[in-house]
Amino acid sequence: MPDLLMIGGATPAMMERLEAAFTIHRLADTDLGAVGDKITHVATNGHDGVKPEIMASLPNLKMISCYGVGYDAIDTVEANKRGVMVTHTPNVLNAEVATTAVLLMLACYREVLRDDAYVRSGQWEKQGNAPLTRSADDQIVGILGLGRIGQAIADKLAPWGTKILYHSRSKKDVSYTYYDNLTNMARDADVLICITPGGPSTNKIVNAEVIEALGPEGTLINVSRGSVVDETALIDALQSGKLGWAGLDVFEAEPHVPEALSNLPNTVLLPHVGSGTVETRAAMGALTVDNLLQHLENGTVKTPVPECQ
Ligand code: A2R
Repeated sequence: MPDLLMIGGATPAMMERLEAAFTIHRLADTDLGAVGDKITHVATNGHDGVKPEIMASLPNLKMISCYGVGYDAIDTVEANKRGVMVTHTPNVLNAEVATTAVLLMLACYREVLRDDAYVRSGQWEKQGNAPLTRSADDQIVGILGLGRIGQAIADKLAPWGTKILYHSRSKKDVSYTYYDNLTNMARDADVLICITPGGPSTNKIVNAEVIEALGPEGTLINVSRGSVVDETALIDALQSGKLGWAGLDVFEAEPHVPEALSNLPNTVLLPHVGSGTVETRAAMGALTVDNLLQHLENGTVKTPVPECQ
């Protein structure tokens, strides 16, 4: 059986199918100096990716299958140069990540964490009704990255009477208002939702200027990559009142989250669970394995990353 290097975890359903087709080497238990030249396939995820030194120790690598849509932790330029196919799991997680974005937005507007604490601490009984919150209906939402997931977010927000603005590299054939300048969009929006890929072209694209343009009544939602937002500028703006609220599923140095963010009352923080439901992870896992098995069978794949198409 061909040899597969496993970076990070996999579900039992994935393992069952992989073990039937490959000899599995788990990164933590493997001496790549000894077996690196046997490895032809890698299964990894968007967070761990494939570190350059690992890629360099696999001279006969043919394919990398990434469990996740974001693949900024994999050097696709180097992979292409070496003729290594890279796949990811687009589309099957669109609805779930969109749910997470809307969940964070609603949690910020309706102060879900504050009011939950109000009930649990007994304050409701002692002090009476909780302070009022803001309505999430009829807001203006700017989507940074109107791709597959961005569109799913716009669709999920439609019943809330939301007006959608968007910024991406290119204008799309949609009825929403396009902005070629992110700061200008942030100025006109109540909420900015980040859902671009990570990597150099989006690194800290949401900077102090964009955050301040969103303003004291504004809400920033990030379900893309921590690298997309300047976290230091974000903390400063949330502390000083230059930005109203932030709902974050991703952070610059995951799983480390700055204490300053955890200490703020105007944040809702999730541990990178945008696609993290049993159903969606099962679909992502199945596609990750489908790509590997199809590649073994006939050298083709279902969902190559754009650079490998
Ligand atoms: O290339 P365009 O014009 O279609 O815009 C894409 C946009 N985008 C950017 N927007 C502004 N500045 C950039 N430097 C930039 N780079 C890319 O992000 C497109 O509208 C969107 C990405 O859409 P998709 O490729 O369909 O990705 P999908 O499946 O929506 O996932 C987005 C990301 C993943 O890469 C993960 O990092 C995360 O969501 O879970």
